[in-house]
Amino acid sequence: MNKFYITTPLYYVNAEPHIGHAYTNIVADAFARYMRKIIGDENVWFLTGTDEHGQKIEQVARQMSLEPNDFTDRMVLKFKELWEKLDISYNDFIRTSEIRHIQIVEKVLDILYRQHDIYLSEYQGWYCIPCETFWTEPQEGLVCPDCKRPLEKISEKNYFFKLSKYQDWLLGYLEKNHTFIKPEYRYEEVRSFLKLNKLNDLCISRPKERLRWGITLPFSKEHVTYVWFDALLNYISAVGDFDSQGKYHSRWWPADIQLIGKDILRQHAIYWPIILHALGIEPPHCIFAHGWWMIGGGKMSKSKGNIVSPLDIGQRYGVDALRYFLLREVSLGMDGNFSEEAIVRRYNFDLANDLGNLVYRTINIIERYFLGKIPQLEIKEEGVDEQSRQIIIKIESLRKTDIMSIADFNFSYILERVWELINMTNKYIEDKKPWSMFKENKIEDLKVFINVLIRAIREVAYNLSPFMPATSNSILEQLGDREIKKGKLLFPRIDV
Ligand code: ME8
Repeated sequence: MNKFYITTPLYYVNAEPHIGHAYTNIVADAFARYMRKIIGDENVWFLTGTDEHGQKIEQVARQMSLEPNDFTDRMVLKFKELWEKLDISYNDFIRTSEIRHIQIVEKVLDILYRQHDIYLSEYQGWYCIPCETFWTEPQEGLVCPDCKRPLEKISEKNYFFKLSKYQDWLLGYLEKNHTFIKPEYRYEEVRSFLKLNKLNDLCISRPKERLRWGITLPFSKEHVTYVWFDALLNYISAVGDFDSQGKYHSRWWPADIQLIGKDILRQHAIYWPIILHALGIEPPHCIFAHGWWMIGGGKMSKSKGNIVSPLDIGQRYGVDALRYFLLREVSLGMDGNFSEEAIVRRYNFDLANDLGNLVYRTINIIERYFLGKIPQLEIKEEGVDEQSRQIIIKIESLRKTDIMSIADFNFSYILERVWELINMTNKYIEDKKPWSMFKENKIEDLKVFINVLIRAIREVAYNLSPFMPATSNSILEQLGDREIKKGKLLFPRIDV
């Protein structure tokens, strides 16, 4: 692999980001950092950003007596601030209100319209006048799902994209590309949906009488682009452009992983590859849909009002503890239950007892017996006792397995493997009893022991760097090359 391009969804800016949004960006960040270690910083591109058009955002802005663009300018700062706090190492942040994006959306619309993949037709739906919301699917009892008041049936002229024309192509594509959608059960879900249902064409416009905050269609000044059609295109607008022949060029496309939550699978696994195919552009290599963070049995979401602020959690337990918890607690794809008790448990057991303690004890040993200077020694697997040899073997095996697991997107598993080494090494200290070695004046043995110990901890720090970058740095700094620099305790225990 000579380049790696990873994307996250573009989040709506109608409300502040919560743990769910933080999760997607932390997972993507871990991926990006991981790949940078393997193929180099310059070959990795990590894109995130904000989805700013559409009715929801226009409404919230108006409620606050703001122009939509003033409102989104404010909200974007909250996202950027959070990503900075959470150590999200994105390379680019795209806003759908930016000119570079709007120009590409216009070019795409123009190309598709000229090749007759977009046509004008009548559009029917149910409208909630008080909420000013349009519902296209027939709603139960014909009442508004939000406010429960009766809906009115209305019809209007709109533009449609010919999704249906490409259904067979997509099904064929899926048959040939089993890893296009991950995890596998999501792939099966999309495939059987396509087999059992006939796709409707996608309505891609909204009349300006109803919605003004959007990208005007190049072929109709009376309409703006439907927010989903606009937003999906960010993944290509951020990294390339069309030439005068309408051919798309990019150093990064196709994306290697497009990370999303399972809530937006249909848009990414059906609309998106079809739009790209119609444009003569290759689909991304993989759409990965992760599960949901639940709270008290329901999905954490702004509409339910049960959200937890990642800033608060980060402040209370530390950013790396939050990152660790989210990445370790569930394997990517599954839903997870979010609770502070669960965080505290992981914190006290895995971080304070296991990892923090290992680093703390090691530093104290070097401080006490070697006045803080790390004894320099070349150790070989053959020349050491069995327990030391097992640790060296484990260190080497970590290098190999984690490359395999990243291909399966299993961070939780990678972290488990790192913790095996941490636990082995803690046991190593207990079994070897450096205090007795010192008392018995076995200085050479003590030197070997410390070198194995340091090698194990460096390996732990190296492996943790994509997941807990600040902790990894702090461990390496405290250990130093030749001399330890005792820093603050990594994870002081939390009393419950
Ligand atoms: O859907 N658990 O934006 P959005 C896990 N703008 N992840 C969650 C989550 C939860 N409880 N809640 C949200 C949109 N997410 C569109 C996307 S892309 C071109 C346009 C995460 O602000 C998850 O990644 O509603 C989900 O897919 C995304 O936030 C939805 O963000």
